[in-house]
Amino acid sequence: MERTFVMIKPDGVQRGLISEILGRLERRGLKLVAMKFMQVSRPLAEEHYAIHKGKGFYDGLIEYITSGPVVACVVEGPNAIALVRQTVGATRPHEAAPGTIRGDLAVMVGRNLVHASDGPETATTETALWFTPDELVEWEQPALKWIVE
Ligand code: D4T
Repeated sequence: MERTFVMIKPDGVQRGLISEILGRLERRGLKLVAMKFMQVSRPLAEEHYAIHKGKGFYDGLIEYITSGPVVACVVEGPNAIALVRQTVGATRPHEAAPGTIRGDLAVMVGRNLVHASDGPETATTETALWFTPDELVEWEQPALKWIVE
C-alpha cells in the first residue's frame, strides 16, 4: 500500500475548505494515517520547498505557506500518490481539469490550495519532514474491503 503527504495550504484553511478538500480524498477511498493542524515555521517551509530556492516565486511561496495555519496529512491507498495528484489537479489552476480540487476551487498558482507529493521519493522525504514515526497511526478500516479488492 502506498502513502503520500498532503497539505492543505493557508488559503484552504482561511477559505473554510478543509472539510471540502479532505472530504474529496476520503470519498475517493483513501485512508488517513496522520493529520495535524499547525503553523508552519520558516525553517520547515524552506526545507519543504528547498528545490525551488532561487526561483522567482520562492520568496512569495515561503511567505504564503507561513502566512497562516495549514493541515498536514498522510494518506494511504493503492497508487495513493497518483490518485491524490489526480484529485488535486494541475499546479496551475487554469490548467487543472474540472472535477479536480484546483480545477473547481482555485484560480491562481500562488493560491492553489493544496500540496501533494509528486513521487515515491518526495512522499517518503516529506512524510519524514512533517511527521515523526509515532504520529503515523496504524488502524483498521473495515470498509476498506469495499474499496480495495
Ligand atoms: P505543490 O508543491 O505546492 O504541491 O505544487 P506542485 O507540486 O503542484 O507544483 P510545484 O512543486 O511545481 O510548485 C510548488 C509551489 O510553488 C508555487 N508556484 C509554482 C508558483 O507560485 N509559481 C510557479 O510558477 C510555480 C511553478 C505553487 C506551488
